[in-house]
Amino acid sequence: MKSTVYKSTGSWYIVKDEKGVLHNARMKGIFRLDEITSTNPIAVGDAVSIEIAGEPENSVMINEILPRRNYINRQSPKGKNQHHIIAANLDQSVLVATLKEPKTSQGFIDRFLVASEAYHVPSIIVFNKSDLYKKKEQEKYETWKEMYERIGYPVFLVSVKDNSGIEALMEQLSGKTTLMSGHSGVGKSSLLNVILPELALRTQDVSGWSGKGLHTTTFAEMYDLPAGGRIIDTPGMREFGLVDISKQELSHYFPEMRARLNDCQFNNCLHINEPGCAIKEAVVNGEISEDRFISYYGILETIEAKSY
Ligand SMILES: Nc1nc2c(ncn2[C@@H]2O[C@H](COP(=O)(O)OP(=O)(O)O)[C@@H](O)[C@H]2O)c(=O)[nH]1
Ligand SMILES: [Mg+2]
Ligand SMILES: [Zn+2]
Repeated sequence: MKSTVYKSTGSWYIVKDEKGVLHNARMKGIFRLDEITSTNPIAVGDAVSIEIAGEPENSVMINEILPRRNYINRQSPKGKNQHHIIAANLDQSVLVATLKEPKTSQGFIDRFLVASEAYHVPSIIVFNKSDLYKKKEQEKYETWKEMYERIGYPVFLVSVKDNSGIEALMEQLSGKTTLMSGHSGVGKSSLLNVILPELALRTQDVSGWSGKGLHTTTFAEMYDLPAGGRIIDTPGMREFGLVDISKQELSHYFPEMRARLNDCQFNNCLHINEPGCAIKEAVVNGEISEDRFISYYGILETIEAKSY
């Protein structure tokens, strides 16, 4: 029976079958060879095929992972060549950010956007704690909203505390599978508490299960949204790494640069100080934001020179 993975701890899983019934599941045998460098073959969001097992009660075996539309991974702490898959089959990712308590940096936002681009997952940015914003933060918000929406990233302003802006955000989430991330303290858990009916958070427990660690919050977990769609919480994940991005590729993951790459004189242009660079020209004439270019340059410097 076809099911969807709602929670994965690496050794056991919670899956929901086509009838909407939750099961505890374990993995059966070895899966696909191409997953051999992954520390976790099955991730939240995966579509799997299950078969019922007798013991323990309600438990099932996962016997197949269906092909993924996309997935997000990060480098495993276990080693440089090992990847940890965070979630699969995403429609979009949302970065929860704040301009105060704590302040999210543009560098962090742009790294998130680049990673999402690399995984072919559309992104939106939500600025929370608008109730704390004074004139300075409000102006910053307006500037960033303009900058990001111009290059295709929808931006939302919300206050979980004041319950403002939540409806517009809910509309954006409706019917889609969304991965949520962001720094600790920006209000992700608070947001989940207002967008999910109280029950959803509690009933994630599966009857008949008495395993340890059921309430730990270090694993990604998916929840159904009341208006349709799902949201994936990734507690403890600070950012997904820029796994496998080369210097040469980086500008492809800045949409405003991608659109102009063909106009650079050299097709291997890194847009630093090459002659006839269309990107630098666009920065000079204001078509590309200087701050975005600074982010580009910052990320470029952190990518190790790779020999291809
Ligand atoms: N002023 C204000 N505080 C908020 C808002 N949303 C969350 N917080 C507070 O920010 C802190 C961190 O929130 P939490 O949801 O735990 O953040 P998480 O680490 O991203 O899950 C808590 O003290 C919340 O009460 C908001 O809209 N306005
Ligand atoms: Mg939290
Ligand atoms: Zn160039």
